[in-house]
Amino acid sequence: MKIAIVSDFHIGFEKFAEDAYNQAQAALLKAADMADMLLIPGDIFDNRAPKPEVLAQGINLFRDLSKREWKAKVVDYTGAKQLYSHIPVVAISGTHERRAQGAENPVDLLNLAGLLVDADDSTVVIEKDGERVSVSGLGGVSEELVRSALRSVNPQPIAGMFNIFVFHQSIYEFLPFSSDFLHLDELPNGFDLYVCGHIHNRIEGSVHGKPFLIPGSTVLTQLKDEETEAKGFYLFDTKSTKYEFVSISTRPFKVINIKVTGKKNEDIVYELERKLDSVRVEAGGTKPIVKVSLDGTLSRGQKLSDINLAELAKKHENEMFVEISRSGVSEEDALVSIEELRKKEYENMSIKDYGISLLLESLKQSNYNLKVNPVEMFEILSSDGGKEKILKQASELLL
Ligand SMILES: [Mn+2]
Repeated sequence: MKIAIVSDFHIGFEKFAEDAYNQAQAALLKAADMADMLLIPGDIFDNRAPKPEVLAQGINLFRDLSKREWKAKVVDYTGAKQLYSHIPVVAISGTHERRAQGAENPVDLLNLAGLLVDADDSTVVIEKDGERVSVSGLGGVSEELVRSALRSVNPQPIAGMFNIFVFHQSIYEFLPFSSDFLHLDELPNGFDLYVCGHIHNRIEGSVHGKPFLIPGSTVLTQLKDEETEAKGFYLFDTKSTKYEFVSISTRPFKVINIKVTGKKNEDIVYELERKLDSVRVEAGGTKPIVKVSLDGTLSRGQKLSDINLAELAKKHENEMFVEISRSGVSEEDALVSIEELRKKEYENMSIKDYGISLLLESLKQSNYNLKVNPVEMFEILSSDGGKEKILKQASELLL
């Protein structure tokens, strides 16, 4: 059987809502043309309680798929939910769709409508021409609960068929931030293929000697440098156990790096404008996403805050989406700033308020749209409890 593994559509992702829908549609249609069944490891939606218009987008995408003539059919289901369809479109819920236990998440709704088969904490068997494939799924859970969830679901391969384990979690080998994150060797034994969502760039590895695949997202979300690679899905053949990555066409994404060390502010702006110009010419009418990374050390007395980076980005908003990151820039004056904290001009401001204002200023300068409350983020970053715990809490809030 040919299985298309396509993930993390993030329908309803506000920043690039049109891309999220269009690129999910492109991936699903191409995947359905090439494969006997679709496997979706989570984050179909960007939000656990999508607005009706976003749910409508999800319904539109999957209704068209459910109308196809599929040769493969779901023939067996073991789990806590009910089977409302036999179409070979199997999904689990991701972290973005996670709700309190027992509460319906949007993937449940698509399952209830008979538009896909929800494999959360259950096993689904698909058959085509006498060949059977089992999919055992673990829906996305909070990272500290993943080991107990695995113990309670206890996914097991079934003799005589090709067995897939699908889940949606952080993996320590790729995100070494917390001891809560699962290690690859903790995944259940005996499966022929391991599939994970959650991570938005594609990863190919192996677990217990078998292939491990993360297809990445179909939409750009985090603007990380790794995301300049093509988006798409995996096409896996159970007969040969070989797979290929199939690209889809997406909005172009460019990364511009600018070294600030030894440069004056006006030279930095000039270089940035020149590079943006060449991206515009290259894009030839399409509206690309451009991430500008500034890094290096500013000279004493030089302040990047003297450049209005947000305004610079806004100037180009008709031709491109520009985000400017200055997190790689350090100032020779940093130590002086800490000294300033002790001076009396800050005596009317608590250290905490000053810290929050620095964080807000920094977010504004880098044009970074923090999707969570910055005060909440500051509380986590400044809390006691060790680097690992803080990083884990911060990454949970962000992811
Ligand atoms: Mn995701």
